[in-house]
Amino acid sequence: MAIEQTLIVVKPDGLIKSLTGNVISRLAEAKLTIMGAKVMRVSRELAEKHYEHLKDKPFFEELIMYIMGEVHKTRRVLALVYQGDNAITKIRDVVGDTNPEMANPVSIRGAYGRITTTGVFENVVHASSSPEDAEKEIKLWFQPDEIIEDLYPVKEVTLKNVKKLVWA
Ligand code: DAT
Ligand code: MG
Repeated sequence: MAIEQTLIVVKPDGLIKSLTGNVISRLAEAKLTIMGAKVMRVSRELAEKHYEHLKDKPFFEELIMYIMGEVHKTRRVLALVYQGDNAITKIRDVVGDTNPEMANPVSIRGAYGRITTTGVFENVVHASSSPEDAEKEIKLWFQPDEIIEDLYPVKEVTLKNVKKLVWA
């Protein structure tokens, strides 16, 4: 048994096509535990850190615009953390190949993804591809108090003069 965590992001094409319900239903096939979920805006800084490994690729700038929602004019994604036995492989199986045209048609990317005329893989979801990537990505996308359990070591800090919104 290898208990793993994984970051899933339903990308802006998934949101604009109202596929969030379908995606979550398909992810349920992996029989994992959902540990965190939020709808959020992806900043350029987050996008560039998340796709750091692809920064030399010709499609990098388009990829950044895509994940930020600039392409679909919907600046929202749904970020999820799942945990369970072999979570990474199980989720990647349900998600399918990176290239939606090569992906198994019954996988999420095979069913709902497409390649744009400019060559970007609009593949609906991101899923971590190794435990190391998962840790890096979860720490990048989520704060400890946004996840139901402390998945990684945490520390307490005292912040001074931090402005924060509360319900009026
Ligand atoms: P994955 O998302 O399956 O982990 P990745 O990390 O290699 O794949 O790439 C991240 C994203 O970049 C991928 O979801 C879609 C895009 N991408 C990767 N390779 C591409 C290519 N050859 N052409 C166009 N887009 C690509
Ligand atoms: Mg990847």
